[in-house]
Amino acid sequence: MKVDIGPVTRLEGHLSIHTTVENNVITNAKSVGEMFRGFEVLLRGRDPLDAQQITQRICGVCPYAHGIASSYAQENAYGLKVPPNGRILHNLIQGANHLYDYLLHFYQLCGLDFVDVTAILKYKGSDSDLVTLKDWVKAELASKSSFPAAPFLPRLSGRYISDDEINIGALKHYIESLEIQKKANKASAIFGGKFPHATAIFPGGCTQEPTMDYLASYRSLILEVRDFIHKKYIPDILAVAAAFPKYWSIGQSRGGFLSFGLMPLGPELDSKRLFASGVLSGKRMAQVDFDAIREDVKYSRYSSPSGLKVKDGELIPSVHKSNAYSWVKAPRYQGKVMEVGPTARILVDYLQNNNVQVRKLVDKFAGMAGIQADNLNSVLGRHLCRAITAVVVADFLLDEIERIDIGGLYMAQYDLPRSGEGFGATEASRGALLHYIRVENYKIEKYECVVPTTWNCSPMDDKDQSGALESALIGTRVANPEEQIESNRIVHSFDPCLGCAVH
Ligand code: NFE
Repeated sequence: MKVDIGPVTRLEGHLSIHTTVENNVITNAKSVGEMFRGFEVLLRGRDPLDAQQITQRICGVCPYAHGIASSYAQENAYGLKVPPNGRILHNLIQGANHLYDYLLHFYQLCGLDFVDVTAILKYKGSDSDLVTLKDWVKAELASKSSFPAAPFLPRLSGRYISDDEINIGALKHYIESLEIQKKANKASAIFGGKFPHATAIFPGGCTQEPTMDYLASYRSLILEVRDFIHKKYIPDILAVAAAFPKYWSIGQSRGGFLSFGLMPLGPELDSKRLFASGVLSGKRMAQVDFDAIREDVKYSRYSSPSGLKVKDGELIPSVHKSNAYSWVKAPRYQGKVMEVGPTARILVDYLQNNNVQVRKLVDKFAGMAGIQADNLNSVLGRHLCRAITAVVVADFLLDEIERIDIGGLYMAQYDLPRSGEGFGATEASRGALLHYIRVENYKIEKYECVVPTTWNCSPMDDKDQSGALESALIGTRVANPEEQIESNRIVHSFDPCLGCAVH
């Protein structure tokens, strides 16, 4: 039977999953990006220094990653020498955004896949938020609600966590996390100017001076976020893992892993990074070569040539192209399917022994859960790898503040060159993000973005290989083929952002 799940809820943009199910097993899955945007087209002919502003509008969730990738690409194109403070400020802005994003993802975008919201009916306390939630759920279940209790109900049928205390605790954290996310965003905005679209991120550094009082405010906000990560987020992830151990082996993608590395530890873009870059194909780890990335469009709604290199990218929409089923392109590395995101970031770092804290945390949690590194390629693996990233990033940011040279330069001084080209690569929360800029006669001649969800939610490529998410769905056993809570959990574990994917 054929079952379309769409639009998949609790994620950004319009994603549908078209499945074929035989004997309760998914035998085929198509990841369908249902919208077109075209940022790369509208950037052409503009002032290059508009790019880090305009590309942030690709997304309201991960805007800073786009601003940073664009700044890196332009630094590369203009040959800028960034002062150490400038790079640190980039890291402080981007790092706080990662923390916000992981909490948003776990609590608001996927927690309710596991947490039983009806447990709130047994709540006897007086927390006003929880009492309100209890009233909503009660009214919804009695079909007497004057407005739907979304996003809490209705929900898919399936098994949820059975322990009332864990459920009610997680619901409390769901609400608390909103305040904590606000604090993370406030921290970014101290140096970025505002959230979501920072005005101060610039090629060559940041336009906001890092003063002692701003650094102190940033520090106290990150300390609160860090506290929440350790006391609530990690225990809640472990509780989900304990209740659903099968999900250590459900949702495995069948391809390699790609990470561009996150946060340079020095002012140069090729400095060692907090999280290493690399490409893992089978057991082989290699350094990333941007020239090995091609974007196929055989099944994408574009009539531009398929398999173009990033710097040659084209975008000619073709609504009625036969056999095409998505507005998302299909990026491939040396022709291979890649998963990007938290699991890729952690595996690539762990296997290169880059960050001691990553190694310790992976070993610790793997030991507690009784899993191997291979199990990180799974629904729970993605959740755990996000949490590990959050712990490492929060600690790093607190140290990074101390490295600011108060009173020192925080922006490179430069005149825009007439022409130039450059790549900028970073890790957005959802994975490897690449921007490319070519400047001619002081104007943008070409701008290309290869975005995390484009990798993960790509349709099939020219060789008919399914994308990472598609491959993770195929072969999954579903208890109720009409609803497929399992598929929803798999999709949500990738945290797709379709706004970004089609950009
Ligand atoms: Ni719109 Fe994004 C992240 C980027 S995902 S959220 O993280 O880049 O493709």
